[in-house]
Amino acid sequence: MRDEVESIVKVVRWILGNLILFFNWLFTPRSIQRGPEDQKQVEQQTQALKLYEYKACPFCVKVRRVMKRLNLPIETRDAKRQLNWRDELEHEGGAVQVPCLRITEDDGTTKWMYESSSIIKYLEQRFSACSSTT
Ligand SMILES: N[C@@H](CCC(=O)N[C@@H](CS)C(=O)NCC(=O)O)C(=O)O
Repeated sequence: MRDEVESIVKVVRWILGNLILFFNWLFTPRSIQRGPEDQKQVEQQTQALKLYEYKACPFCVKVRRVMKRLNLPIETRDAKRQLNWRDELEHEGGAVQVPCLRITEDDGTTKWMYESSSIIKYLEQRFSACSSTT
């Protein structure tokens, strides 16, 4: 009985996850456009950022939509499928919770930012300026 319930929960989660991905794909936000120099600068800055995530996690989808809208090529690291990223998140970040943004500061120190709302606020504050929407 317990196994059956677990299987049903798994199937429901799979369906919900795929629905989230489908609607996210259907309503993909448009990316803002910057001048080539500004975009180059943004691309350099985003090299210091890594997003630990699960593909179908609704909180991760929320963050990825902001990344898409702000045209931020941040590397994503799947902490569900790739054990090395999961271990790194757990041992260096402090918890297996996604989304988590790893920020390498200019002085080489690393900050692990949890909570989708904090990540979104950080990205918007840092990258919304000097952009124009087409
Ligand atoms: N309040 C958090 C919630 C994040 C959350 O619940 N993430 C889930 C995935 S959707 C998680 O990391 N669960 C831990 C696990 O699956 O091991 C946020 O907004 O980022």
